[in-house]
This record gives sequence, C-alpha cells and structure tokens, in this order.
Amino acid sequence: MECLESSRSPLPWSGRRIAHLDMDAFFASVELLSYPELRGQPVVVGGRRRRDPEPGDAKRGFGRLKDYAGRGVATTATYEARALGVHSGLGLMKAAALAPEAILLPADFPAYARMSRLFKAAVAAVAPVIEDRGIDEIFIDLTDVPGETVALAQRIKDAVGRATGLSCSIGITPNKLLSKIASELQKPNGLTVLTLDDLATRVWPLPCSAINGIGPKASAALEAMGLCRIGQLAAADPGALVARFGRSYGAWLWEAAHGRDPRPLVTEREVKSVSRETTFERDLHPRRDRDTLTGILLDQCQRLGADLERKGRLARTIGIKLRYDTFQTVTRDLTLARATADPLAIRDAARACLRRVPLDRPLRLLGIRAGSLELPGASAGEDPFGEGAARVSGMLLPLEP
Ligand code: DCP
Ligand code: MG
Repeated sequence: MECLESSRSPLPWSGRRIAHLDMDAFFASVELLSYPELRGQPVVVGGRRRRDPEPGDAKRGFGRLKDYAGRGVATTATYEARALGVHSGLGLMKAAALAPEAILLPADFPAYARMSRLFKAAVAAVAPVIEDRGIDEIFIDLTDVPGETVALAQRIKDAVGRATGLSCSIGITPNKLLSKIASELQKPNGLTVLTLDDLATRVWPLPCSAINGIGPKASAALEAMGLCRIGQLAAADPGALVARFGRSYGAWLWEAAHGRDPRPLVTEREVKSVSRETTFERDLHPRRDRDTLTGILLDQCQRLGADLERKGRLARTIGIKLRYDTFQTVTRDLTLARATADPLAIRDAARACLRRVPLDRPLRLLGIRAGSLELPGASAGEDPFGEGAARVSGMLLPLEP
C-alpha cells in the first residue's frame, strides 16, 4: 500500500478532500463470506439466479465453469480468476475456456444489497456526507471531517471491514473525477491519496479510458487522433477536441485531462432518480438481437428494483433511454398511477415506453431510469388499478457520445 500526500501548501486540495470508495470484487467477496473454503481459488459469480437448495446439492459440491452451458455472463470474479483472464461481462462459455476449473456461483442479489447497506452505514458513522454511486461504490466528502487524510481513510477501511468482513479500495483527491481514478490504482485493498501535484506523474501516464466518461468509442476516436494517454489529451489543442467531439464533450475532455472537476456530491436527500444503463460491446438490432435485448432489459429492471429497495424508495416514473448507432439519443418516460419498486412493473412500464420509439436501427445503448422517487406509503389511497391512466412523454436529446 502506497500513500502519497503533500503536506506542503493546502492549495493543491483546492479546498476539498473527496474520497471514492469501491468494494473489492464485491459479489465474489460476499460469496466467500459464506464459503470461506473457496478463499484463494478462482471463483466466478454469474449465470442463473440462485435457487433454493435441493437434496443432493451438498454431495455434488460446487459447480465448475467447464460444466456450464448457456449464455450467461460473469458479473464478477475473484482476483485469482481475474489472473486467468476472467472479468465482469465476459460470457461464461468464454470464461470456461480460460479457467475451466474455476468455481461458478449463482448471483444472490439480496445478499449483496444487504452488504451494501451495511458498508454504507459503517462509513456514514465516520463521515456522513456520502454520494451513493451504486451497489459497491460511494463518494465521501471528507473536507469537514477532522483528521489527517491517511489515518481517516484507514479508519473508514477498518469500519467497513468490521461491519462486513470485506475489503475495499479508497482514493482521496480534491475531486470526484480524480478520486474515482485513484481508487482503482492500487486495488485490491488499496489506499491512494493524490493531490494536483501528483497529476503529471500518477494520472497522465494512464490511458484515456481510465477517466470515467471516456468509453471505448470515445477512446478509440481519441486514439485515432494520436491521443492514447491522459497526458497527451491534456496537451492536445482544446479547439481540435471541440471540433471532433462537440462543444460540451470536447471541452469536458480537456478539463478532465487536467484533473478539473467541480461537481459537488449528490447526497441521499437530493437523490431524485436512479438509473441503470448498458453500452453494448457491439451494436444490437432491435429485431435480430431481440432476445439479447430482452435479457438485458430484464436484468436492468431487476437491478433498478434492487437499487430502489436499497434506498427504501418507490418510483413514480419509469423512463427509457436508447442510443442508436448514429449516437442519436432518445428518451421516453411513463408516469405510473402507483409508485413501484417491483422489477416486473418496471419492465412493463419500460416496454410501454419502448413501444413509442422507432426500433428500426441498431442500438449502442439501452438504459432505464426510475424517477419521482417517494417513500413507501406516500401515495396510499390511490387507485391501485389506475396504471392504465399512465402518461407518456418523450423528447429527443442532442447528439453526444
Ligand atoms: N457487476 C455486474 N456486471 C458488470 C460489472 C459489475 O453485475 N458488468 C457487479 C458485480 C460486481 C459489482 O457490480 O461485484 C461491483 O462492480 P465493480 O466494477 O466495482 O467490480 P468488483 O467490485 O467486482 O471488482 P473491483 O475489485 O475491481 O471493484
Ligand atoms: Mg468494486
């Protein structure tokens, strides 16, 4: 573990001290709490949903990847399995070719949601200003929390460990963008503190795709301009970036490469919506790849339902977002008569939205969003059969990668 902290002027912090905390191999690590005998082995989580145990299960032992047949993907893998080339999103048949003897465990989302609540509560007891970024990551504003940075980060890691038995990695920098990069730098069980003084040595050598918001397509386009590393992006002509990527994204790329990010944390009280979206590895056609898209949509609905459950909220609106191969983005919303967190109700609403968009071009992204969040009971007394009265709206968004 390496810790870099400038004890020189307070200026490099730009007045803020923002942490990004990300749990290590989260789903797999939660499984290892139940099956400690698998520690040190390659373990992959994915495939079918967990089912209730059946007689004879214990005798059969754990399933191996080589015995898997189907179209499931790995949701995550232990670091031992990653060393063999298995990673999140990889098809399990492909994973089996790389790591035939790896243990395959089905996902248990309710267990991961419980652990998620536990680690977030443990952090909140040390530092209360938290932005929830999903099941296994949060931003924490440490600016007003007393204590030296490394000692404080260690306290947070210890609190998470005590509450869950799990390890996490933390990055601390002056802003969210850099902290998200820093938390990745020394995974697993990492603690990386960077100031703006460290930008040139620690961040500029990284590939552009290390910046959250530069996806595979944008990074390929940057590479085509000869910009492979963040440092090259920082040294690029901002005008050329704007000419290639548009005013907003082009300007953002250059600012990001300079480690500038003024975004504040969005804390729980201010959360107005939750969303899940997937950019596909290859563009998918609404008709030809219908089954794949249906599977992705159902998975997103289940995750969104779990997100809502974790936050203790119900959604009053469900929206979809599609991005076509042209980069044109379309959204549609549906206002429900009754707020819900039920994945099937979310799916039905998403399908109703999908019926109102042109589905004649390949898609590069599908997303769903739950908005107008409310606490359960907030709309009690309303007509439970009123969903037919749901209202649809929609608009076209500008082109932006
Ligand atoms: N996940 C998923 N599908 C993906 C990526 C992730 O279901 N394509 C799930 C499983 C992960 C969890 O989300 O355990 C958190 O994602 P991370 O990207 O943080 O990955 P891990 O926590 O597994 O590993 P790392 O140690 O790299 O953070
Ligand atoms: Mg993680």
